[in-house]
Amino acid sequence: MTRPILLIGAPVDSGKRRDGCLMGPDAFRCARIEGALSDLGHSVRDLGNVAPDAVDLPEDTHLHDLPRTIGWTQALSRAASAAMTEGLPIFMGGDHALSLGSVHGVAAHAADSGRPQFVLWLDAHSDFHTPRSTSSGNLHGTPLAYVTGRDGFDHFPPVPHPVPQQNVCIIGLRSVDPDERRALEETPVLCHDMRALDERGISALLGAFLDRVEQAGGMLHVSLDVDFLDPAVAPAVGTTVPGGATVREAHLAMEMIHDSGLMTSMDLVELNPMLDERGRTAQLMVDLCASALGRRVFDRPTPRIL
Ligand code: EXY
Ligand code: MN
Ligand code: MN
Ligand code: MN
Repeated sequence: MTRPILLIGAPVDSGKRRDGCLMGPDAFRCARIEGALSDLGHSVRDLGNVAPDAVDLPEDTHLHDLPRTIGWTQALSRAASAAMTEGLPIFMGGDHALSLGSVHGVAAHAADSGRPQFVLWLDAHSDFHTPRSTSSGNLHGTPLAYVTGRDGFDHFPPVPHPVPQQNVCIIGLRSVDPDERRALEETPVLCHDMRALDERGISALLGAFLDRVEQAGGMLHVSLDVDFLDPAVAPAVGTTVPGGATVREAHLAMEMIHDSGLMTSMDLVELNPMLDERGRTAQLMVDLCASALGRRVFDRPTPRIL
């Protein structure tokens, strides 16, 4: 039996201007995430929603909702470190700013356990801005920079255990800002854009990374952004970019992650139920999560009417 699964609601909506991601955790619950995972034989506990710390800092003129996002980072980092001692946490977002905290916390736990932390970032975007380089001021575009130890995150918790850049793999890229691209080019972060996915297939790209995680005896955090998927199949996200992953490419990635036995924590982020169509994006994200935790392609249940 695998470790117990801990569902952690993270209704973060401070990482960008368009509201709605705060309803994400309840949309995942309505799409029956707990039942989908317990049907696979897992022990599943829903720990309810985390609340952000109160942070006494003036609002920033450039960065949207900075004090609130710092409060979320503090609270979610503690929740992540604590959950890692008990099981496999799944952070139900919430926008991608939640990963400032979730990855910060799991990386601290990995350091305590003496194991290297790896991160798989499935996203149309690289989320590699610093608060200084972002032109939108939206902090959901920054978590990968923060957790890998880039400078410029004043007032955020320090990052004593940055995720080594060579341990990060991004798949699905098709919208990277010039400052992010310049910064990424100076790092060993593995960046696979949609063209690489088209040409080489997700199995080759992901398989090579999973082999590295296994050889290093690493812990693997998977951060799944709704916009990794093509907007035609996953419309409920504020940052759609055409030309994303298909349903089967995403499921194959999840099935490979399951078969590897390497995943130790996961984020489901950027679901904005305000933008959904009859719950289909929430349902797809729950189905992908189930694939990552052992549902096989021929075991798919007959779709429920939501
Ligand atoms: N690079 C753009 C920005 O910084 O505003 C878009 C970021 C979107 C981030 C989404 C969550 O992946
Ligand atoms: Mn906002
Ligand atoms: Mn993202
Ligand atoms: Mn994105």
